[in-house]
Amino acid sequence: MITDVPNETGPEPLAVLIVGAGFSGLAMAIRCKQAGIAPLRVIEKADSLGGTWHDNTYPGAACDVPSHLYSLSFAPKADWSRMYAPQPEILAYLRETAERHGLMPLIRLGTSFQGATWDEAGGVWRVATDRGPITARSIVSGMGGLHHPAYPDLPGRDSFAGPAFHTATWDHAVDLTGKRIGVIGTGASAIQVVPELAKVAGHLTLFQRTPPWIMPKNDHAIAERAKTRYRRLPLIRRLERARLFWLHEVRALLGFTKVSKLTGQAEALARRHLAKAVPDKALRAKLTPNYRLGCKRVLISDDYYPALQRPNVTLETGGVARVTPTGLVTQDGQAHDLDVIVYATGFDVTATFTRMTLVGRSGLTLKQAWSGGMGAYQGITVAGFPNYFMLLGPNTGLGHNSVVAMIEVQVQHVLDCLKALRRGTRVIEVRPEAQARFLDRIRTRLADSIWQAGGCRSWYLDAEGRNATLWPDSVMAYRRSARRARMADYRLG
Ligand code: N01
Repeated sequence: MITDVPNETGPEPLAVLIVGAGFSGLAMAIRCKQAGIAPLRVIEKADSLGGTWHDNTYPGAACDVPSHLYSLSFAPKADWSRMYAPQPEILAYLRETAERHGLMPLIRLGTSFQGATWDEAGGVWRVATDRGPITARSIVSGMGGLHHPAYPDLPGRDSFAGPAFHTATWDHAVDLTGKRIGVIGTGASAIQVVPELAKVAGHLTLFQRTPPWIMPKNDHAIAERAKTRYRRLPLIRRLERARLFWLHEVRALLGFTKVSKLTGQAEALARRHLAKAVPDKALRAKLTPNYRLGCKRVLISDDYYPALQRPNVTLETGGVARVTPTGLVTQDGQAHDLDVIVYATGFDVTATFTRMTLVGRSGLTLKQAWSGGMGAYQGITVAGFPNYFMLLGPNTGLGHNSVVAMIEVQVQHVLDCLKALRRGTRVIEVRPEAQARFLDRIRTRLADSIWQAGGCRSWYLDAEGRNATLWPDSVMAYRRSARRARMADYRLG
């Protein structure tokens, strides 16, 4: 294991340090390598690469975006097994992609980014990791926002005597067969794990606070014939990817980001899906959302509603009041005895940035820069933090299409900046006025968005109700806005 990257690359600082070996960090590393940007290193806190797809190994984990779309355009895979690939296949894809592009020697696993300080005189970042210091001319954060598990603040949470774990930190050593399992949460992770747990549990109790809107998934295996065709005729595969892209993109273009007539039509579709799947009126009432579709992530599933109707499954809507050594107690005072508790309670999206110390120009910390809320120019750069770039930074998440498409736009933007640095520029920093203009534009669009006006509370909004997570428009609009780094918006020095 390497402890000190600069020793390895000589006295010269790294040209780029990429933090995180998930989808975005790997995409950035491939494109940097292709552009001849060196020396380059990727650090990853986990003991293996893959990011989200390394962490989330819960039963039933899969992608809810079609595989041919949820992959890198410059690292195609012709033989995806299913319309929506399962987690092990996506993880294997990322590993193969890293190997095929010769990234493995550049990746330092088990190395956690702790923070960095801008050295004005040296024009470099002094990076602290748990395995020693690193000096780099620029940093690209590929840390994403969905990796710090969020636990509900329930009294007695640590008192439970049995195994209790989060969907993102699954304990595979626990045998769940015949057990009384309690699952808290009904988001994207929960609707995937519940059908699998229901198959093996003695009894499963699902604790729901808010019912999600669910559309049919129509998942299916991809026929061998189609795989052969995609392999032999890459154009056909590209056309399939384009078809899927526009199918999803059209949701944004048709007003998926705002409450509109189409919201009502989509809700009618989802209600029909629910009515068809759940004949029992009382259960259906519990599963019917009371906010507008799109306000929270719209989920897709064919097996969640059937799972809830199994004889060994109960849906509890009373709200969890506290945890005891033997289970959970709901607000109505009822005790639910359990052997295992599964927290499908999502992620702390701000923790990625608040837990590290990033000190930019003149001692300004990122925490101070964001005291009024997170925000970055194109979601990528922040004034006061030269040569620092974020992938999947603020306001670049998506509710309607593949986030990989957003990553690819950002990678191109960062590459433009890194190329400028290679041409003799020492420092590249976004102009505060360009950042302010961009954030004004976003805030105006977000003001009447479905996430603000849809009558729900979601992880998209921060404690003050601001949305610093989602891009409020189409991917094409983001592509137009961010794909090329406009040098007039940057100060080069
Ligand atoms: O987390 P979530 P997730 N008592 O925050 C509930 C991505 N993803 O891990 O809705 C009871 O969506 C909370 O209830 P409420 C995707 O971007 C992608 O499921 O706040 N319940 C909610 O139901 C997704 O959006 C894939 O009222 C409590 C749940 O916990 C993101 O990850 C697959 C509670 C949390 O849902 C996060 O999804 C999976 C309490 N005290 C995830 N506290 C793909 O397929 C919280 N909850 C690509």
